[in-house]
Amino acid sequence: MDLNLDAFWMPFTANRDFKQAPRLLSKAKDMHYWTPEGRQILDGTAGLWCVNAGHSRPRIVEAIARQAVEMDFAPPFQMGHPLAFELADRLTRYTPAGLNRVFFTNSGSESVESALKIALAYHRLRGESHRTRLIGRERGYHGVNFAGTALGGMGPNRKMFGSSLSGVDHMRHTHDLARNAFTKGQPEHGAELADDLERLVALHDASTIAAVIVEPMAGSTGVLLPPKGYLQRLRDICDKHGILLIFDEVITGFGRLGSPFAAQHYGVTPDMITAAKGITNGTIPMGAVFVKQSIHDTFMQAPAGIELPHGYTYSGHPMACAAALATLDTYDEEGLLTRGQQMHAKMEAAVHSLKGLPNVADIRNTGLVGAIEFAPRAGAAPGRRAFEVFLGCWEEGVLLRAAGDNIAISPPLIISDSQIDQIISTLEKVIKRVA
Ligand code: PXG
Repeated sequence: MDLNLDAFWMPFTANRDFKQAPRLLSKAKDMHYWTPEGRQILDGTAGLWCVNAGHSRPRIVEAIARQAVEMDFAPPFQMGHPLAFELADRLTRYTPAGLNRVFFTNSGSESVESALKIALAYHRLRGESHRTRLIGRERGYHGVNFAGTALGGMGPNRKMFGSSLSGVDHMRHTHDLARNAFTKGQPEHGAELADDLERLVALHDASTIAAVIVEPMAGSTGVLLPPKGYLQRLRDICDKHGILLIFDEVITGFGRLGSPFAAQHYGVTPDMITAAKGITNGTIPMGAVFVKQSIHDTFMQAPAGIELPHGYTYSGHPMACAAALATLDTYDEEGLLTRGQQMHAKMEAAVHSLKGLPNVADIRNTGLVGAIEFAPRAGAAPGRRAFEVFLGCWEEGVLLRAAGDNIAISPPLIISDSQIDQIISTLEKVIKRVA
């Protein structure tokens, strides 16, 4: 292919390595990608955790095409268009009870920044403007904007960008190989790690803390499930101290675990949920913050005028709204937001069958998510072995994702049993080869 690769500075990519040996995708349908040479690739990552209904689904494609003709754009500030209201209303049928106000963004990163700004403004409106501190967690990922970078807990993503945001602290992460390795589903041990929030409360005083943000299941750091009881304990501690709890569900939202949101899956309701990705099946960029009505209503009691001086040119973009509505139709028609429950046992047995292969240090799973953690390769850069497994699978026609020392499996929710078997047999072959 005659393509000049120089100009495009690729995101989160080893540009020089990639441009030596490019991996290009140029066509997609349902569970598959194709390379420009016509090689078929099974999508084991739902794009990047976002194509939950599979690729190029007709209903969604048609809705986008129709909307492009009907109205390409409408200004979202001091103006509105019907689809944005229709979509917001529709979305509240899927969110946990009480989280029935919707602020639109264009990505997960923007959802995170928006939720944190709403938290700060909410406390200020209630006369608690001293609550400015934000708490994240080690091994968290909350996108790449300044607050998300500061609150995230992945060293390499933070170190190049200065202090990024002050007044931020982190709880300990919950990954505990010594006690929980090879657990099927939620780990037994670690609920007490939620008490680490009490340590930060003692250090900073609750009156200075606005919000805590966590992924209910951490995705980017390699699928870290919450220990049994952990999220409830976090909820209780936040309630005790008047701290808002935000679940970052950019990955877990829209069916990944077998419920519309992880909040429902784990039976713990946060004050806000950040979402993106699966909201439009990855077709058109869109994100959302789902907000408790009581938080929203606090803003509506402020003096008349613009209640929240925040928003994006593309908040509630008509094309994204059309795509999202058609995506929800597709999810509903095919029962995809709960399919993870039916597929859980198959997925669990499949990924755990890899136990005992060389250098496999842990296996984790829930719903239609799996992760295999590898022992790091001695003397090599961290994550090297997992990256070699990723490359090997790509050569064998299966797209997976390397995340540090882990391979994450997060296929579209339409995956069949035999396609799960294909992922596992490919992994088995490649893990033995890479050893
Ligand atoms: N929060 C969470 C929990 C995420 O997983 C974001 C925020 C940021 O979303 P945007 O749309 O701004 O990228 C994410 C993104 C991976 C991977 O390999 C995961 C993400 C992005 C890229 C790679 O696990 N999640």
